[in-house]
Amino acid sequence: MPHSDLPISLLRRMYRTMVLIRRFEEAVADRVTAGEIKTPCHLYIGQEAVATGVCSALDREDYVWGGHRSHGHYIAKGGDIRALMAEIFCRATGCSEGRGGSMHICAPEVGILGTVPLVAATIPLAAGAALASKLRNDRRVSVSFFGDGATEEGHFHETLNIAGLYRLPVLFVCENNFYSSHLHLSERRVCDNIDSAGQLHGVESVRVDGNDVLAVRDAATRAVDRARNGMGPTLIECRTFRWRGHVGPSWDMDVGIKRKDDLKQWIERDPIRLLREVLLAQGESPEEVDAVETECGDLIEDAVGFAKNSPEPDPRQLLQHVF
Ligand SMILES: Cc1ncc(C[n+]2csc(CCOP(=O)(O)OP(=O)(O)O)c2C)c(N)n1
Ligand SMILES: [Mg+2]
Repeated sequence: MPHSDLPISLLRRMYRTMVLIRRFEEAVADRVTAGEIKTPCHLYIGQEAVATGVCSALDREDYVWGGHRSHGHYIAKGGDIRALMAEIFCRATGCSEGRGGSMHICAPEVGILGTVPLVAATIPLAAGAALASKLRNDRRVSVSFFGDGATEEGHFHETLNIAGLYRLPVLFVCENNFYSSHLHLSERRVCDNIDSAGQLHGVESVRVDGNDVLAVRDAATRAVDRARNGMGPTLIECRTFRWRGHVGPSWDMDVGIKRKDDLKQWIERDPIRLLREVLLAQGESPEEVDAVETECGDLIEDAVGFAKNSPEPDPRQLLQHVF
């Protein structure tokens, strides 16, 4: 990764966010293995630079939408990690009052309007929020994070078309980790060309190295600028990799099937290590950089304690909010 002209305080902040996500997910993985967490967890380990780079370009009021693999989006946008951990433990103090579990999380106070595990579901929702912002002229930008698998759903294309037509202030962030469950991209598509989908619909499109947080931030900053200035949507394809299985803590298995032998080379391009090298090149000492580990470790330990000591939801409220 090249030298960066960004202020050192911002680089440090992004590093902290990525470490917080990594350690949070590792703590979740351990608790799943221990049988303490029952909700299915799709871990974000390996993809931290995407959420961090995009959210670093957003304001608190901007909207973020996610899917089944969204702990990282929630943390990067500034959601409360006690409430996230409690939700993953399905406790009443969770961000969705223990009704949602890992895949239905929200933090409207920081713009996270929701995550929906139906693949591609929040692509049109983000466009709807962007349409509302355009009508209200509130200058908010809306972001949908989704996977490469989601681009195979019809409403990905339908939404790009309408967003392009109405020049909606929305970012479509595709996290291309090359797998949809256990199926590699090459088994599902004739061409590796997700980024070209935008051009069909008048949507600016760009492909970036999703493990390079500075490249992701740069693309997101340009896209946010375009959106706020009435120039419409951008599709950002971020090429990255998840280190764990599709769901759960196992290292390289997807529903019992071993992936192709590509994990090793992606671990060598660990997004956190890449940014650490930039910080060291800018004159930070290893001790300064590594100090965040203790701080993040303490925060996560506190969140786990909070979650475990929280009550379970009251069964009498089971049908509340059910239509
Ligand atoms: C509409 C729909 N079809 C199928 C599923 C089952 N499913 C859950 S996650 C997933 C894979 C999604 O892959 P991708 O979009 O690339 O995201 P990733 O898991 O790689 O982050 C599938 C097929 C679903 N949840 N919703
Ligand atoms: Mg995928």
